[in-house]
Amino acid sequence: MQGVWFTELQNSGLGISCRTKAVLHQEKTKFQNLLMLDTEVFGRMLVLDGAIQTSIKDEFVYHEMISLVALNTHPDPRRVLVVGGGDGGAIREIVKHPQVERATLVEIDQGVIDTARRYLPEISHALDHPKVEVLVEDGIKHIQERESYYDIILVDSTDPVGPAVGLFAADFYRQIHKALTGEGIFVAQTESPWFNQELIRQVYRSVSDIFPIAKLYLANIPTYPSGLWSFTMGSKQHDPEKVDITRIPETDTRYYTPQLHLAAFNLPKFVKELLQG
Ligand code: AG3
Repeated sequence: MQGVWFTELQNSGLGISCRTKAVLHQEKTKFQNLLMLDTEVFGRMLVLDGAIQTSIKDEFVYHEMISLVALNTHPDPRRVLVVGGGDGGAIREIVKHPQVERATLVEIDQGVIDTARRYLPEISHALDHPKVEVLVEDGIKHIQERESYYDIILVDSTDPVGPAVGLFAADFYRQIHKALTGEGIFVAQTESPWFNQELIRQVYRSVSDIFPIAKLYLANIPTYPSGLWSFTMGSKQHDPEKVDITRIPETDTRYYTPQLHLAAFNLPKFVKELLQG
């Protein structure tokens, strides 16, 4: 299938196209259509139900930013949970943190884990780390059954369609609040401020109702719709913008820096206005 173009239709009027070198794997899992491509520009790429999830070239931005902002805001993150994220990228960042004792991955789709292990070892290798526990189960149920347990919960979901719809609901955020310890912090990926404004506003409102501190931050991810991506944080005590960045440990990141930790919360005016509306 040399030179064939793959297109993700990001919405009804826009797509992103990548020339592919090969289709490495294709499967209908119990939950979604899974595609592993080798692309000319972004390298290997995981696609679920037609939506690009991660690529070798730009995955570091998303995985560092979904994990490190919370990890470096919490004074003592020992137990960290990732809901979704079966490729293992967020887990890889979490186990780099010296205080973390246990990193738990709860992914509903075994197919994602298996395919990432096989074709994306650069991203998935930490799934075998001794601090990591991998559970194939429903994240919503897992969180319902925990109380005051996790220091950090990260929701690394697909778009709010199909199996992920429940992961963007206020009720789920209430359960997360309950499953977190008294100093707990939660972060969810919340899509594009260009194309998902209603969703961002709605999630931000729910999180502000449930957590004393609610903040949105941004990162540049070229393979995702519009390239500008948002994350929403809910925190019980610690304000991510009040972190003493001189105390953030230097690690081998490629996007995140202590300065960028603060900069990411400085929103463009149209995004700030979106949250006020
Ligand atoms: N999860 C968020 C991907 C959303 C991208 N949306 C799209 N391409 N329409 C990424 C999982 C990486 N661990």
